[in-house]
Amino acid sequence: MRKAPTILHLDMDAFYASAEQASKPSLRGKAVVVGGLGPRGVVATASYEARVFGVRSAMPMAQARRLAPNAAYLVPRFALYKSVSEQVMGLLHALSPLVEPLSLDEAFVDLEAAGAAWDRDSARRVGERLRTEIRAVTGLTGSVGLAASKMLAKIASEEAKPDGLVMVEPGTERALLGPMPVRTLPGVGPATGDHLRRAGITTVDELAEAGEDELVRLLGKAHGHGLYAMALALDDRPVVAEREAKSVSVEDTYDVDIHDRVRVGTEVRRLADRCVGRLRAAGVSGRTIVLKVRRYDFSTLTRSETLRGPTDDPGVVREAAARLLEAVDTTGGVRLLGVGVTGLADYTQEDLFAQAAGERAELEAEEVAETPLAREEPAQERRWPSGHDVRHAVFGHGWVQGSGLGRVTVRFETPDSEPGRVRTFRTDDPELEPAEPLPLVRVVPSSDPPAPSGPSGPPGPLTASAHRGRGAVDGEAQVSSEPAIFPKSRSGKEGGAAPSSP
Ligand code: TTP
Ligand code: MG
Ligand code: MG
Repeated sequence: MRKAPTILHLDMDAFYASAEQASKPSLRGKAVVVGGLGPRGVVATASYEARVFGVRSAMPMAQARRLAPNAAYLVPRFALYKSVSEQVMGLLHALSPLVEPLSLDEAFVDLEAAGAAWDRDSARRVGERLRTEIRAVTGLTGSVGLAASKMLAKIASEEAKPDGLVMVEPGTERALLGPMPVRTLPGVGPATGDHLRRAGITTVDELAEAGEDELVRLLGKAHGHGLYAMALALDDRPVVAEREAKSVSVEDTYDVDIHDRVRVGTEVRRLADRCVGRLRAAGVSGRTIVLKVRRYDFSTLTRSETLRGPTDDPGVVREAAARLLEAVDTTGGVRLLGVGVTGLADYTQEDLFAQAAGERAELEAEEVAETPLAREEPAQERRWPSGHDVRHAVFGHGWVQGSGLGRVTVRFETPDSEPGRVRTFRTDDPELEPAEPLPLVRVVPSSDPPAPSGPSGPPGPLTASAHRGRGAVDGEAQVSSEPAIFPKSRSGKEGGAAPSSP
């Protein structure tokens, strides 16, 4: 393991909710809940103000509404979050070629890779500067953890929340980890956590005390061995740049072609289990299950299925592989079979949430089929989803505050306006149309003087409006006085050059 705390982990604070607050001045400092608003919706995230009431990610929306009846409830705007994420990832790439994104709002960076940092002080400086740049470029806050390993860097950023930086001094890792719950460790999902608890193991110290043999007995060889090392704070996993294929797969070639369909099924199941063993040993989980089949005539095909969220559950991988196999013709015989998992992410509690959301989605699908009435609300939600952008021919840019009974209420405000006024329209008002999100931080082309900021009311020239996505814009958006909505991140180096945040 390295000696200096030069692995950085960044995680944005209350990401979706903060992006909503940055974009909607009237919601700053308020309880905001983002998620599915349909009858079976789940909370994606909540602002820190809403967390005070106990609202949490993955909670059923109905429960959130009971806990925080006065919060603003918004439907996610993924295009916006993705654009902000690209800006953040751009800043990270300016630090090092070794950036490993874990999700939209989170990544590891190896600061030693390009000499951005080499010891405590340089690492801390880079971390602080990064936080300043993120704030300037996106208007949002992110928390940074610095440590000599990925595991500790991630734990540190969690400790740093919100809006902070924590460095784990090399040598202090075990003392820090010891009292923490086993679920803190990568590789301990809900199922493993339960399993360990039944064996009387709840803290990392207890895990270490149990000893390697006991853990192997409890969890199997690869997993037990890996977890024991983590409990001792031994984590050598490198930061892996996203370019490098992130997948784990296993395959077997057979001396004699397999003709028996049942035997093919058994082999696929066995491969799925082996693949999961590898996943767990690597402390990762993945979303896409891949089946590879080479037939008697050497024709090879792969089939894949993407789940709602990452998994390392042998049952889930087995079932997906079996489903994929069903669609493959194996008459004539099979020479090779393989099972892989791609779309890897480090273990996080998100696994649990994703899985829970997946289960709910299935339920939802069934219920919609049975009760046609349930369809109505989501449909309406889609037309004027709460929180989504609109443009009115006279009043300009705003967002849907609510809709129902043929009316839609819009608040007219933009990221750099004052909190705006609310007006109600008929849902079929021809002057009202859906719009694209505005950038959270106004981009002022360096040559132009800042445009006057039009508070509420009909917005002035800076309402860049309906520009689809960010795509084509490369680097400088200085071409026109109408700023691109989401310019590709400016180079991290000129940090602070961006206009002030809210
Ligand atoms: P997180 O980083 O886990 O959470 P967060 O950024 O909202 O809050 P924190 O300050 O604690 O980091 O997740 C990032 C985003 O991913 C989150 O804003 C919304 C989305 N998300 C879901 O959609 N479902 C989930 O279950 C979780 C955990 C997150
Ligand atoms: Mg976050
Ligand atoms: Mg995150």
